[in-house]
Amino acid sequence: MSRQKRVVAIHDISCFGRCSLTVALPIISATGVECSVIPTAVLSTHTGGFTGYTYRDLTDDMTPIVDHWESLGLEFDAIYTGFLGSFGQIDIVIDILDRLREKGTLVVVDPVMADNGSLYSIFPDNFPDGMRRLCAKADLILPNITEAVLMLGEEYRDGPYDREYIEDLLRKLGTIGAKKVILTGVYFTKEKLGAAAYDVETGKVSYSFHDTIPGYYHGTGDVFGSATVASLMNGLSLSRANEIAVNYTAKSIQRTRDASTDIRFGVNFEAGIPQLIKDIETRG
Ligand code: PXL
Repeated sequence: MSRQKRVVAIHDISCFGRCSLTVALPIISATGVECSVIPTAVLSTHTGGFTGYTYRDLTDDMTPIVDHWESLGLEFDAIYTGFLGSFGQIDIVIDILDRLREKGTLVVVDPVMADNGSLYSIFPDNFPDGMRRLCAKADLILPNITEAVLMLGEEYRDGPYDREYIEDLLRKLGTIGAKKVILTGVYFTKEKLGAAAYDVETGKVSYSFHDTIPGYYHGTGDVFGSATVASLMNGLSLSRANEIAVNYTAKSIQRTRDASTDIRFGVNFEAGIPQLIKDIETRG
């Protein structure tokens, strides 16, 4: 048996609402990959649709956690970053990447900051520039279309999109520095929604789509990113990881909609874990 893979996930803990670490930990662990964490902040809920949430910034704990880990000589196969608690954490995470990265460590950056054409209101206007600097350090970036245009300094436009627009965005994202890009929220018709995977070195683009499910559900980007990281750590290709993550996320949304759950409560990704494990084992 090959050595167990070890990931560190750097996101906040939203205590309620199924996003960030409460999604990354169970999904990555369930696929047989060890998942350590560096929490960036602790919130009573995520910030999407709730008011009055608590917010404890953990910036001052992040570097000491890594100091301790360095003294233990820990090594990681992947570093997966998501929601950061403040602008100042961007440089701290860049420093952490430099310190924890070994030859062969896969650095995956999800530049969580925006959706549906707007930057989350908690972030300052220069946040996309900071996220672009962090993305430049990554091997793989996972922006949605809003995050992509904000980092590229372009106007947001509503879909449906066409291949030319999406592949132009992918090529521009490829100049930021990461060798691979998965762009989420891609649709060419209202009926199908998915993601485009792009390998900067080979120029290969592959798409994966699922039937569109109406409604805006929180935490789906984290479900998608976690399933992608889990698939890659299990040895799958970028295009297969994208396909698995699109299907897993869409089925989680469908199940949640069928149950008429409050859209703020996150999606039922839990019931799909057995099938996710099967899909990853099947390899394709
Ligand atoms: O799912 C992304 C995310 C993570 N963490 C917090 C958030 C959000 C999205 O709104 O608010 C705290």
